[in-house]
Amino acid sequence: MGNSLFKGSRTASILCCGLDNSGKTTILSHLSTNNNTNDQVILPTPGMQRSTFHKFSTDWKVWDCSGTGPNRKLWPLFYQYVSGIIFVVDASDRERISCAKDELEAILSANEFRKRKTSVLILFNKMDIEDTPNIAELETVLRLSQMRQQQRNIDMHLQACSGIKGSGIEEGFRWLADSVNSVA
Ligand SMILES: Nc1nc2c(ncn2[C@@H]2O[C@H](COP(=O)(O)OP(=O)(O)O)[C@@H](O)[C@H]2O)c(=O)[nH]1
Ligand SMILES: [Mg+2]
Repeated sequence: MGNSLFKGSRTASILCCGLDNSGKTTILSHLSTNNNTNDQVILPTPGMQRSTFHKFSTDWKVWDCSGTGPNRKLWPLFYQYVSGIIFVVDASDRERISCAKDELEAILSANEFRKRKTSVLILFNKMDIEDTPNIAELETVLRLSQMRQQQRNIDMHLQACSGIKGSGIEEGFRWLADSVNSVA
């Protein structure tokens, strides 16, 4: 029986990753400060930091990992400890979209996620910026339908959002809360 029947007892241990500057810390601050991010200065994340908050009847423990080149090597150290992954893409950064694709592909094809069910929320961030590609285009560029076929154990959800405006974030996290707490 899944935990989702027991409201209040749900937990979610999550790795939040994605290239540097994609908006990970901004998105997490939106939730951990109850949308009150207006006066906050978000600094680049050194290595990693843990964000904990209670939302959607779920206790969240989210590892916010730096996405600069050398720090990406740390992401796999968390795989065995998490039930879900949030991968944040700066949808407006056309120059680095193929780098984001490579990093996401490396995560999705990790052995750890072949063994057990894992929830993966892909947040297409910065949708407030003009001329940002739409979800369908991003899905193609990131080869997500191929990835879905290859990795049957991954429960994947795509969500457009804006960390600055706060749109789309709650929808994405609601899906993730249900997915990590559903029956495998
Ligand atoms: N326009 C826009 N800028 C954003 C958005 N989310 C984050 N940013 C900006 O992107 C920069 C990097 O954000 P940060 O949260 O530090 O990214 P991280 O390195 O992935 O943690 C900051 O200047 C943020 O203000 C968004 O949705 N829209
Ligand atoms: Mg950060």
